[in-house]
Amino acid sequence: MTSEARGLRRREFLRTVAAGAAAASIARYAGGAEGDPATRRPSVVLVLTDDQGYGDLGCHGNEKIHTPNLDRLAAESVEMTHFHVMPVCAPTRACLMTGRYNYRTGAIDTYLGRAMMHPDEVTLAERLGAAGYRCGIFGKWHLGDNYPMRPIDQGFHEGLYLLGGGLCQPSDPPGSPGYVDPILQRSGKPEQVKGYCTDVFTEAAIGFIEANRARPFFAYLATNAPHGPLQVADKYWKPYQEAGLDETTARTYGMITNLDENVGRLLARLKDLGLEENTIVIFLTDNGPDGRKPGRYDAGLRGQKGTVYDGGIRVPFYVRWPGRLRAGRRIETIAAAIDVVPTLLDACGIAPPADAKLDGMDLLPLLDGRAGDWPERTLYFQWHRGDQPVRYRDAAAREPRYKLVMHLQGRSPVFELYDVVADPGEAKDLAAAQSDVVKRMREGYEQWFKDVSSTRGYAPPRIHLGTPHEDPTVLSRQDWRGPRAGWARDSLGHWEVRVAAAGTCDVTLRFPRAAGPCEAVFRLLGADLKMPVERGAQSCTFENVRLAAGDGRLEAWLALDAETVGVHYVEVKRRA
Ligand SMILES: [Ca+2]
Ligand SMILES: [Ca+2]
Repeated sequence: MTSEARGLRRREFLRTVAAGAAAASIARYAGGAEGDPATRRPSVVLVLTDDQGYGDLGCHGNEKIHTPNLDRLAAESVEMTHFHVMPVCAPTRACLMTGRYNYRTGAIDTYLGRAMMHPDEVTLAERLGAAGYRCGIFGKWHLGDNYPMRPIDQGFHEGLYLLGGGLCQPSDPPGSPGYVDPILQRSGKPEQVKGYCTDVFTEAAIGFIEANRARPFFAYLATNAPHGPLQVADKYWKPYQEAGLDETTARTYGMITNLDENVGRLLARLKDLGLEENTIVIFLTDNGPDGRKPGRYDAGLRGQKGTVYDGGIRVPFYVRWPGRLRAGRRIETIAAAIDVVPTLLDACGIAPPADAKLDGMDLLPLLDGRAGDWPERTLYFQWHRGDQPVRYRDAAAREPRYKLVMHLQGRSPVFELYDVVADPGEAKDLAAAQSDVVKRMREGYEQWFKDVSSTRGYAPPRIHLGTPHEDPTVLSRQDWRGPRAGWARDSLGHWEVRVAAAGTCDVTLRFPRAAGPCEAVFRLLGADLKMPVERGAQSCTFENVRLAAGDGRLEAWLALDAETVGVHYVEVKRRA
């Protein structure tokens, strides 16, 4: 059979499976969203942690780390042991929220405008919300900080979340102190909270669950721990140091133990509220460990965050649903973040969308043990830095048994082939010995890359200015673009924006203390303004700026002698 015919047969099979499963689920919840908590649509708690590797859990063989609550959750769940994500944060989140490969969505990297997801992508929150769910996000979104890409523009009814890729990054509001008492976004408005970030996010998620206990809800708890900087109270990390671990590992484990306590608190509250039986709790992480330190346990996996070896992309995945799934099962079938949307839609009794191409598969028949004939499939992973993905650059294709890893040496692709069932550490390269397998998987990857790249190309979505949805709009270096864009002192970028309607604005530029007298410049759609800035100043405001409607490039910088340096924030505030 040709690969095309195989693909066609597989798609037909999947459609049949999906249609049957969805029909059963839809019939099950025909009574609607209300009523008895045991029979209404299940609620969903999705816990996603940041940079926690497969080995950073007691139940995965880590003898040093203390994660009793997550270990218990794993034991009460169905665990998928070969579950994969993308090698870094935002790409995984795009897959998780849409059920589609992130290269289709605009979220191709973590910063410089490449983490923004196109607003016409339909998120899990949008789909669940349409079925009557109340949706809340607590923690890290990382798919766009401004309208129309914020979580509250993308299906979440409320939330308490951070900007960009994490606290202490250039997207943090000016003056935000770090992991303790951070300035967060409360449903789109900045608010300084009290306490340690993971505690605050969990507490907010618990409050949301309590307030919505009488209806189906979707709580997305996406912690920024244990992503660096490794800030956590001494009582969590000192014991690990005293036990002989290096400080980096001790702090990382300390953050995870704090996280574990928070997950325990949330699960206890679900139980107290009588919601345990009919709430689906999913736990996973967004990529492998950040850096490989001598003391950090890796479960024997090769590579780390940012690589397509399993250390970068194989993560824990637990699904607990006491009312429906038998606890303690372990499933070795390969799966990935793109599968979460179709799985949850089925579990929640929502028909698979007719309007969008989902890449993922409904895992529910596997999770509840119904699946007999499960089709083989190939999963694809890739990440790189740059405005445009490049074929073969840091990519992988994964079949149930084999994994093809691709790199570029200069312009030439290099292929490595591993039998990951026999060789989970990806140590023995079989590419030379099994060139037929390499050829088959390479062709599959090439088709995939062409397919996802042709969905919409890689031009970034635009940030909208001058709408009533967001005022002021604050642009940060998270989303600026251009050849000099970066997070260095002398970086300089621009923002691709859409001025929704002509109007008058005040534009404030914020920058590090000016080293000497200089000139501030602001340009957008025909506006070309300059203003002197005194030595030591940290901001300046252009008042009554007339903005024309349309798509344009917003530029702002300081000119000091021959040097031009980008500003750190641009705040655009509409005049009444
Ligand atoms: Ca991450
Ligand atoms: Ca959308």
